[in-house]
Amino acid sequence: MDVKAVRSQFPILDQNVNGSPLVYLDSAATSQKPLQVIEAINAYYRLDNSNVHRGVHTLGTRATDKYEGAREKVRGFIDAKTTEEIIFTRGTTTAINTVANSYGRANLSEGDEIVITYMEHHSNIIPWQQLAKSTGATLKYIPLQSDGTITLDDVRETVTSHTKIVAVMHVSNVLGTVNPVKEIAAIAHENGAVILVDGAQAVPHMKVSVTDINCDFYAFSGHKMCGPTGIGVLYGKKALLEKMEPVEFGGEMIDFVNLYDSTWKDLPWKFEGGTPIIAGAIGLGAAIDFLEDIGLDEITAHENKIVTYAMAQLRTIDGLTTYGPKDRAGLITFNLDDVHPHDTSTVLDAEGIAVRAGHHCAQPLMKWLEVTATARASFYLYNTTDDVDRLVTGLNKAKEFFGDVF
Ligand code: 7TS
Repeated sequence: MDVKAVRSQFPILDQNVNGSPLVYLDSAATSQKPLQVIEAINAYYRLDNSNVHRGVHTLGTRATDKYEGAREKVRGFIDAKTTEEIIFTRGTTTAINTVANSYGRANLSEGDEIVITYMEHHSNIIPWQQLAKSTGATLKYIPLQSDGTITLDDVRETVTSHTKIVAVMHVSNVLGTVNPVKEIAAIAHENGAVILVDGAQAVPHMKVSVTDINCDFYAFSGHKMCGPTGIGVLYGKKALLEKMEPVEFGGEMIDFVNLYDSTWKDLPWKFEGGTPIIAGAIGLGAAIDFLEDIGLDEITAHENKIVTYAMAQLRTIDGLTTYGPKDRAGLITFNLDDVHPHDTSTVLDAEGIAVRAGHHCAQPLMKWLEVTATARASFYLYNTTDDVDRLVTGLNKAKEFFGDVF
């Protein structure tokens, strides 16, 4: 992969921040957008903007073709069997809430169990807490090993014949752990449960096949994979989605509306109430083209190289603790002794380096790690070893600066 050529596609990277060239290490929060995506959205608004699925004029047909074309691109990208299984949502959060509120409320009751892990993002915890409260079901957690992984033995121990839903993240946004979701799916199915995989941190970085994983639901966001904000995907197996009720009612999702009852459109549109996120879906389609042109395997290999280099460099800094397993995705969460992560990130920002500090929407995991917050550097296809060197220099400055204080 030619990183220089990749970087030239991201205009935002070519700027100084606080007097230094920008080093963007916060792609796990949101990725930057290549020209191809920016231009696809621009072209849609300049040339084709119209509402979809109304089929009365040329612009409407063009907009519909592009919107539905994007759905086909998503289908191919995650290796789903049919576009009926691809529902556009606002993002991962909305996708997970849709499953909890539709499948969950219809199928769970007292005595049933929902199983998640301690490493989940809040958006894969709270919908299940709320579902447990409203149905009387019990929420259970698969424990973590000291390196931030889970074992299949613990999955087998936690998932029982009472379990109705297993919900796990594919890749941790804090630890970088890559969970064995295919094996977890098999265990869920052996126990008669369905499995939802939160793929927000996986789909942008590695080849994902929902058919190979054999998951029932898979959720992800466009904005972490070079696409725009406001668009995401819920994949669901057709047989399950067909039986599920919509959670949003109104225009676009109906077949016939009578005075006192109505019927729904076929899949996937019954889950897309209201004017859909047309420009967002088109932007996501362009992002998929962009990532596929480069190749997901190339991207994974590049990030591997960067994270391995970064790990070795960070180890040279005295008093720096990293969290998570040895084999990890392209991000590193860390703390510097005696320096609050917000102070660390403020010093780095003054050097033009963007990292995230805080609880990363994973407060139960922070509690498990026995910290209140951490700093995180997350890498993507446009990051270089020079970016890592700048990070290390910045962290040494933070240590010097706060070393005087403590
Ligand atoms: N699941 C995981 C694993 C995530 O990392 C995130 C966002 C979400 C769900 C929610 O995605 P959304 O697009 O619906 O908001 N994670 C982060 C992060 O790590 N820093 O900022 C957002």
